[in-house]
Amino acid sequence: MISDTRTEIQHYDAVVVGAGLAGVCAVYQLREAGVTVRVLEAADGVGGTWYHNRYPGARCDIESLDYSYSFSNELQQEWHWSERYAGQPEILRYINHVADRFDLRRDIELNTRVVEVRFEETGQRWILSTDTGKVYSAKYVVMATGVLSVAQVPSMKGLDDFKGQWFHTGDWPKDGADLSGKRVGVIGTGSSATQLIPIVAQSAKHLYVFQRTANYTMPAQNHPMKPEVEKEWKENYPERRKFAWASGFGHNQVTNHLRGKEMSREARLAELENRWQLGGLYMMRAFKDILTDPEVNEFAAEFVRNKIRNTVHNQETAENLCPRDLYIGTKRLCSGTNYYETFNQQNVSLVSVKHNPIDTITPEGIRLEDGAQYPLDVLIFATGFDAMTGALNKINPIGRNGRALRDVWAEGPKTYLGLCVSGFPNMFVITGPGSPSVFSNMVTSIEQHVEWIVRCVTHMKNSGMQTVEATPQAQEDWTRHVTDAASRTLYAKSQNSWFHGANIPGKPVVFMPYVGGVGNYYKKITDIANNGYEGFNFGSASSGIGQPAESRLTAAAGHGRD
Ligand code: FAD
Ligand code: N01
Repeated sequence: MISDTRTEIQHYDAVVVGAGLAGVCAVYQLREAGVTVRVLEAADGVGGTWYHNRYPGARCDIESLDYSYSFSNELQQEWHWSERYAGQPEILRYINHVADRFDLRRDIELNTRVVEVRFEETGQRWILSTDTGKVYSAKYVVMATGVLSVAQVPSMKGLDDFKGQWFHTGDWPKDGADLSGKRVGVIGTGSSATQLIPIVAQSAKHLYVFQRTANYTMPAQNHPMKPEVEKEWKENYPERRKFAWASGFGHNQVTNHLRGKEMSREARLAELENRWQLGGLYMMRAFKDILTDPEVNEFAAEFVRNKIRNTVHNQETAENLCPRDLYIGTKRLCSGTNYYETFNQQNVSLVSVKHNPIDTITPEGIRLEDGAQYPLDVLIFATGFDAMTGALNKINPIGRNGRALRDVWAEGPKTYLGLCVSGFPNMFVITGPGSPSVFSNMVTSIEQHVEWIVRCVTHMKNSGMQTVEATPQAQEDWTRHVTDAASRTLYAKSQNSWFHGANIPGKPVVFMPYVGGVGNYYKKITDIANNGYEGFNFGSASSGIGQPAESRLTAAAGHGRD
């Protein structure tokens, strides 16, 4: 770092915004590559998702042995996960351990929110302003701001007058919230809600669950870590990581390569039961065509509905909990413990707000459109996030020619490979729109992106290049490819989800993640780098003029496996 005392600008090779799993990985790898780096994080601790989402019951839906860094064999050998799916406190401890173990904190500045990011054409560098007043200049800016990091509280009449306490799952108080003996309302029935509800129901006086769209919740089948499983993983970590990186979703998943169409009814049912017992996201790999064939998808959906009917005693409640207008898997499957069972408790009520929406938050609780009142002491918004683009749009980086990202993305995000945006040289996005991101074990996707970025930065250092920038054509081609990949699946038909941005009023409805598979994607970005960074222009320090990479974006994605 070089400090410029006249302007009080601190200069680095790279500034990383955000210190979640992505930012922590990036600072480690960039430092290893000899790059001077500073991480700026708004919160007063590292951890990102696992710092902010402290709601009771928060845990991962990818097995922890998989949902963890692969970059250090020592780390993966010495860390012990206590459960198959670790809870939020344990994951947060893990990220803090990584920060300490690799002495990363000296390069991380907490309590520092980046409020402006601007590309300075003359110096060909990024200038970052923060809410502390400090200003940073960097050749590279790495956006590790998270794709589920901007909590979304829907605008609801009367919230300011509510006399009780209210919380959002994604911004849970650090000291926790005492819900015991209270009348609690939860709005939402997505992944956060389905984890939270069974825990809150254990101590609340009464719990009202306000459900607009019923979701598919799989039993997580969580349990304490089995020593023999841990031993096997630790003995075979290199192979297991390799498998995950080449797989469809970025983890060690058991896949049925048969199409549901080709299987008998009995064989399909047996496979679905097997998946139900395996738990969590395993259901998504029950049949090769589960996400492409509506009839096969409906067969799996009806299997889950029957599970709900067999679990929930009150048949009206059971029917209300059965998802109907949603293909299974086209919203991230929820993975919970005792979710449906919880509705058999006397102190739990399901309130359907699909046809009778919430009208007002009154000082005492919630009033629906038909006038029904629900008195509450505590209101919990499990209402999700401004996903994929929220954190980036909030910063609204200003690229070449003064163009703001929000304007460039006014009709939906466009990226090249989900990593770069044309007109924003040397700005890298980790797990951005147009990459597998939320469609994957995100630690795998994060590590793949960080590897690619570090390689690109090293390439530029070695070849004396000042800027790298996606060409408009490569970006158009990739964005079309992302849309085409989704259009071949049922995702394109289920537009009412945050994958499309449909949960945020006014947000363009565009399918954002890349569904072509983690393995295919990794092969693609690696091939592009191997072939001289197809689709990118490089600029030298003296000329500042973009030079085309050796060849253009060519073939479609390669072949991953899982
Ligand atoms: P984040 O963890 O979101 O970190 C981004 C950081 O950037 C935050 O700390 C934020 O404060 C900071 N930041 C943002 N804007 C600014 C700014 N302007 N200035 C400074 N700092 C800023 N994925 C899975 O694959 N498996 C799971 O099991 C799983 N479970 C999840 C459970 C929950 C409750 C949620 C919400 C998400 C889950 N995810 C899961 C997705 C999860 O977000 C990723 O797995 C991963 O943690 C993302 O890491 P990240 O570092 O990219 O982003
Ligand atoms: O958010 P969501 P989330 N009135 O957007 C409802 C990851 N994650 O925080 O569907 C009434 O999924 C909304 O209803 P509808 C994971 O990737 C993982 O639960 O819009 N209801 C929906 O039910 C996940 O997908 C884990 O009709 C309103 C809910 O709120 C992502 O984060 C755990 C409403 C929002 O669901 C987001 O999950 C947690 C309104 N005005 C999160 N507005 C794991 O298990 C919204 N809703 C790993």
